[in-house]
Amino acid sequence: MTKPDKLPLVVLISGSGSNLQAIIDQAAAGLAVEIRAVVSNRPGVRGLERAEAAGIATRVLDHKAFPDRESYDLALADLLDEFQPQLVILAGFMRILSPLFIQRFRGRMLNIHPSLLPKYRGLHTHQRALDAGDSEHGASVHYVTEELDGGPLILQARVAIEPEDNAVRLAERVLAKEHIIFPMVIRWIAEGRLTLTEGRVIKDGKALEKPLYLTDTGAPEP
Ligand code: NHR
Ligand code: GAR
Repeated sequence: MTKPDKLPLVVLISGSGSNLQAIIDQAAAGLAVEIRAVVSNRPGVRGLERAEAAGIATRVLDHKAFPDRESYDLALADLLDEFQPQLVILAGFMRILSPLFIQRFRGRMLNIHPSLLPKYRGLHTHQRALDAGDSEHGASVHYVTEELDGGPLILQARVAIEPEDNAVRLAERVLAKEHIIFPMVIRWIAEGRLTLTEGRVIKDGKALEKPLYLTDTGAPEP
């Protein structure tokens, strides 16, 4: 029996890299991906140490060294091309990517966002959910398009907001869900069960009419 090839990934990070760690851990447990490189726009972040500890190539491409977004994005796209990823993973990557970059990786790029999209695109999502008095919050995995946090949704997980919550505690509980749903979506892609085709998310041969929730997947929840 020949095993199917592993899905080559590049993971983009800006910080702690706990979502990266969840993917590394799943790969060690048999998820059929090969993380070819981890790229950070910030030097010295914890996620780079996590990658090194796992024997993964790391690169720092500091946006501060570039005069504008376009020149940064061009350098980033060229760097990624060195590794020939079939899938690019934004795992806490904090730089908006220009259309020129998106076009080069269309349909092959995922983001995890800490809100129940389409609510709270952009930054500071936990505080915004608390300030709005919401009863629930969560995280979303979506394909990346030119529209910031607006690409087709795949899988979401809900988190109940508690009366005494603050942004730090809420973020912790959301992160725990992120660590489940991000590797789950990557697994579907690695198994050839999920694609973005003509702008639609196709899972197991059927177009998704709405995003899936973690509770629909039969997976155990912490
Ligand atoms: N790029 C595109 N084109 N589309 C998306 O959906 C993207 C994207 C780049 C990143 C992640 C996103 C998130 O999940 C993401 C999705 C950064 C910012 C931001 O405002 C907003 C959303 C996201 C990532 N960044 C500031 C900027 O000027 C910098 C903030 C900082 O460095 O701390 O790029 O939340
Ligand atoms: C995660 O909560 C992720 O959803 C969020 O940043 C955190 C990164 O954590 N992403 C964004 O806010 C993107 N703008 P991690 O570095 O530990 O994976």
